[in-house]
Amino acid sequence: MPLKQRSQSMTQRKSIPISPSELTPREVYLERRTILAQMGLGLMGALGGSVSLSAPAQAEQKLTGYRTTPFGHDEKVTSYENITTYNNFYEFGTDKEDPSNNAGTLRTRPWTITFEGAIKRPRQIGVDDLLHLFPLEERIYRMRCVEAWSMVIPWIGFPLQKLVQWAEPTARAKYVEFISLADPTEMPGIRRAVLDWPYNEGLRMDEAQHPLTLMAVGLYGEILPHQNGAPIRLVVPWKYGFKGIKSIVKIRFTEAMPISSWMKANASEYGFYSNVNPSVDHPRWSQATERRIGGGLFEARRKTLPFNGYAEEVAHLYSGMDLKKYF
Ligand SMILES: Nc1nc2c(c(=O)[nH]1)N[C@H]1C(S)=C(S)[C@@H](COP(=O)(O)O)O[C@H]1N2
Ligand SMILES: [Mo]
Repeated sequence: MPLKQRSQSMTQRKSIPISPSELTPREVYLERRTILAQMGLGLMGALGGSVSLSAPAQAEQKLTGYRTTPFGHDEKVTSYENITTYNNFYEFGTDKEDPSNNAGTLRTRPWTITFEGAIKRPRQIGVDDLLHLFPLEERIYRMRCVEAWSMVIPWIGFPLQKLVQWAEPTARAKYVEFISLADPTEMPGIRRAVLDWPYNEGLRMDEAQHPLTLMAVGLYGEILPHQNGAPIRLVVPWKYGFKGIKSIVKIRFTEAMPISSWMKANASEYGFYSNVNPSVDHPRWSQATERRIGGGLFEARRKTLPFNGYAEEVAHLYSGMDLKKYF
């Protein structure tokens, strides 16, 4: 079982004993803050990514009350250590270890998500209220980064479909656009113009409402670590990882196709669909195979599967489309 695969070092880092089994995530969070404050560490966020505290301090908050699903139990889950220290989250730097080292400064409460565009009425909701609206479930998904590496991650979240229904889009809504936080006081990477901030992404309405599309709030039985996109992020397992936008503050329903940060950065390398497709190479490298993170130096590269192995579930969304043109 995935929870048992956690490395010894992570278990030992659980230095602050709280028993959150009866608590909501919000209460766990508040209790944790109290403990940290009592220890004189409450202002660690303001101290600017004090490295010794950032990662461990976020990584121990159990999520409870979610149900497990049969999804993905056929593959070895990537270690917690790898999932939480090998990250892309450019708002915290472009090296893989930057997010785990720097994301301690992200403040995930209070956290409000704004809904706007082609919906009955614009509205906002706090992330904790969202957690109470929809039952949480665990889904183990294969994830494939456009950089030709992959992981298997036990996400906890709820189908985006439910949130879309809750937001009541009008008939004019053809796409959903997602927008990340872009706060230079919490996100040191924002000071560099590596992307057009805020990070944004988009899905077609039918992609957004596909049952595989998840809004994740946790992984490995815990609240999302900051570096993985706390407090709430998108997970679309048949698309390249960059579609999985982190730390979402705004969701906008649009008639026109949203132009993502990656499309703006390089339209010939990153298209709107970005479905995992071994037969469409990235202009600078092959997408035919992938390296599983944590597999070790001598593990063979894997063949990348169309739609990252989820073709049976999602290929029908694109029937009749030339996927070389709509990459
Ligand atoms: N806001 C934001 N979201 C983001 C990114 C980013 O830089 N900023 N990187 C993307 C990329 S390229 C990948 S592969 C995944 C990585 O998610 P993980 O670190 O949780 O595995 O997040 C995606 N979401
Ligand atoms: Mo990625």
